Amino acid sequence: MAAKTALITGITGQDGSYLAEFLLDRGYRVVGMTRRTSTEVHERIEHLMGAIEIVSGDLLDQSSMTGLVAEIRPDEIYNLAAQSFVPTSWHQPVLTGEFTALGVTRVLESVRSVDKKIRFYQASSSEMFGKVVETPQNEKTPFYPRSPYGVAKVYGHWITVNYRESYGMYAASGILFNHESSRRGKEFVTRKISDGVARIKYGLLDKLRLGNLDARRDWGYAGDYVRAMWLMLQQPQADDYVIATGRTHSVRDFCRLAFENVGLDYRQYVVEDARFVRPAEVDLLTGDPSKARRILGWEPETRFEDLVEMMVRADLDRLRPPTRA
Ligand code: NAP
Ligand code: G4F
Repeated sequence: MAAKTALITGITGQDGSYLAEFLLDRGYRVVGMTRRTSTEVHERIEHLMGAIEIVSGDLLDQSSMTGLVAEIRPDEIYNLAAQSFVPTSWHQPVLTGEFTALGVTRVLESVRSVDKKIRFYQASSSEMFGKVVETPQNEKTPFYPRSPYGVAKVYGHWITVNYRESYGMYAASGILFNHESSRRGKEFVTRKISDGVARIKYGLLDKLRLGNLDARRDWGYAGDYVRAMWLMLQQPQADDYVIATGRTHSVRDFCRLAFENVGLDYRQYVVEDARFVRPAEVDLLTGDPSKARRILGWEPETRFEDLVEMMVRADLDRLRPPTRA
């Protein structure tokens, strides 16, 4: 059988890089879409250049999306591209809507006009649950988004469901809870902490300034979560799935463990700083992944404690000062 082709939007991001590795291991032809920038630095996929194909396109531009889909004729499209940082969505709410909400419709329209048999994955988010109305959250829990980002993701989720129901397209929405790794952007809290711990350990930083330490998240490992994306597109019928660990921890818990990994007490280094507190907070997220376990056979393999250690160790290695000969 000929190798399948996957088109990944957002291949330069955390999830795009892990998903590309995962699909290459399964013999896929992997095509990644990147937007035009004046400097071509794609550090998360540097090691994959040569194994993947890179094409140019933008979620803001319908003709580039349709042209790519027509030219590549993928079997599967993973729509991971988005403005994904929640605080930025208050500063750039319109752009966030263009990328994160309408961008989904542009990709779906490309599929609809080129070949409705292409399988489509949408990167939906637990941020859609926002001010949660029940705990744990499952596929039927009503949404109550708390940021322009969350609102945009609700649109992306429902337009995916709508194209499935309106046109019979194979369109699946993965409602993924927070997932992290050493490739996580440094502005997100877990990576900000692991990077901060390493800098403090090496004397490069005195204090780590954070916002709300009491916020709780269901944190998993990105490498485990891309497997769930793929599994969703291998089912006889498209559907929506919550992907989570079912365990929740506070930002304070993450700090305590991360500092303990280097023998330090976080209370001596972490400073609460109002600049990082959000206009509206998502206080608590806990996912119920039982549908994914039952139908996809998916389980998270990485424990929270191992994730924290892995991230701290990676930043210690990256920032380690050179030893004198
Ligand atoms: P990320 O690291 O921020 O990556 C986002 C990707 O989107 C980057 O490759 C970025 O390209 C690309 N992008 C942004 N705007 C674009 C545009 N207009 N046209 C084309 N590409 C564009 O995000 P991630 O953590 O990998 O997350 C992947 C997806 O899952 C996102 O949709 C995110 O919202 C969603 N999600 C993430 C989590 C999580 O915990 N990580 C949880 C739930 C859902 P550049 O490199 O050019 O900026
Ligand atoms: O790491 P965060 O910025 O992630 P957040 O807002 O939960 O969003 C991430 O996960 C979503 C899935 O639920 C994705 F859809 C989204 O794209 C993104 O990947 O913040 C986590 C928590 C928040 O409650 C925040 O208020 O950490 C709290 N926090 C406390 N101090 C901080 C900080 N967050 C950041 N970024 N920086 C701080 O200094």
